Amino acid sequence: MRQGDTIYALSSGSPPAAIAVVRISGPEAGAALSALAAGRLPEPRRASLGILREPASGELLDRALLLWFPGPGSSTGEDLAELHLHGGRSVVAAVLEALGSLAGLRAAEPGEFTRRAFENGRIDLAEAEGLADLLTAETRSQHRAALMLAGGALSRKVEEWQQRLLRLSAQLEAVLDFSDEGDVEEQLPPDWTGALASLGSEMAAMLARPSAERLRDGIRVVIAGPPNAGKSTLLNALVGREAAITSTIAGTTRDLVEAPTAIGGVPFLLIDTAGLRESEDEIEATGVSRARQSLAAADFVLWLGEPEDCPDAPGAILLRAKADVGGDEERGGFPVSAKTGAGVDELVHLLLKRAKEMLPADGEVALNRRHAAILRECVANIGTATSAQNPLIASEELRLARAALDRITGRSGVEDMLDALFGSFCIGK
Ligand SMILES: Nc1nc2c(ncn2[C@@H]2O[C@H](COP(=O)(O)OP(=O)(O)O)[C@@H](O)[C@H]2O)c(=O)[nH]1
Ligand SMILES: [Mg+2]
Repeated sequence: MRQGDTIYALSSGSPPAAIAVVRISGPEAGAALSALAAGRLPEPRRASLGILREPASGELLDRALLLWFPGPGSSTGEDLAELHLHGGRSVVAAVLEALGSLAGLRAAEPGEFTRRAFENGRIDLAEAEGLADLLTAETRSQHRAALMLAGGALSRKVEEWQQRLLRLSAQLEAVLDFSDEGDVEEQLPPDWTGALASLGSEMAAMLARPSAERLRDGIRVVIAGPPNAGKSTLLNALVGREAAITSTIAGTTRDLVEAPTAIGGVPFLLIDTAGLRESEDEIEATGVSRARQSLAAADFVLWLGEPEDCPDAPGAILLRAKADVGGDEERGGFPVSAKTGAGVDELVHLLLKRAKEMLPADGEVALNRRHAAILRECVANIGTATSAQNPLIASEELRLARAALDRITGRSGVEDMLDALFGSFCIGK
């Protein structure tokens, strides 16, 4: 990491555009800005109009809006300049070239501005992950969760847990330091074990919530049942396009057909499956076995078969498909006709309602896989500490639990994942 360098990059989308924002961060940022703006540094944190010229030739580059943020109170924690240019290809190229000609400046690597913000303590690791999620958010629910993470909601929660753990650890250490062989448990505050156990269950409750990956990849809705029940037709009606082939021939769908779609701002992954039946056909049989596997990983199953065969899962919804041609009303199930569209809106409504119960509510954070893995370790450490007979073991487990929490916010032990995270950002972020 070449922290001392001054970096620059186009931070807005690719030109041509109405405006292009070029950022410069590092010790030479002020000198670079004034080299282009006729020796003038704008007043800190105030937008001002300036003329930019090529430093060597004096050639006019652009008339631009200039911003100057002296460090350490800037987003990167370093001296930072922003040039809001006219977003033409040549304007942007000429300004970047002029910056590249200045001593001590180089083009930024992907995510380098954010990485500097992290390394200068302006944001922690969980917040940086939130920014990465924000840039890739495609639905409102992803967007909302990313804003929570980027805004430090998880970091604040982790900090609160860390304080409680520290207090409990300190109480244990004090007893360990001053007792020789005596009964440590008797000298601990009476609610010590209870407080530790309730901290563990609070963390476990957060682990039980749907993950950030669910938000990203979509709630998995598997459409299943016997051949010719109308599964593929229903999939197409739900996503509003011909995602799967339908026909009167049983065994038409042999593989899984995955159709991602956003309904009411919530991402869904609808999965059509091969009709469940014993088949001599090798390919169809493989499709049937894939269908069975996907049932196991489903959040919701739309079941088009007989009620008695309906999978015994909390997310299973029994449907009465082809409701337009009657069918046995006695058998029950949610009536829907993919052909006439009757009941489709109601089914979508039901899915959305159930999905919202699964997703983090407004103001709640969703853990990503990394957070969840670490938190699971932490809960295990706390569990062992709670039931440990030997106070030395309890103390060691609490130390491990504290170290785990530090890894969530990136205070320690995360060097290996930094390159992966920041490399996933675009250049200029
Ligand atoms: N009348 C009626 N026919 C339907 C309905 N849905 C599907 N079908 C017909 O049933 C047959 C099988 O449909 P398909 O979606 O391929 O069933 P799959 O094998 O379960 O995927 C096709 O001929 C469809 O046109 C419906 O809601 N009403
Ligand atoms: Mg089908």
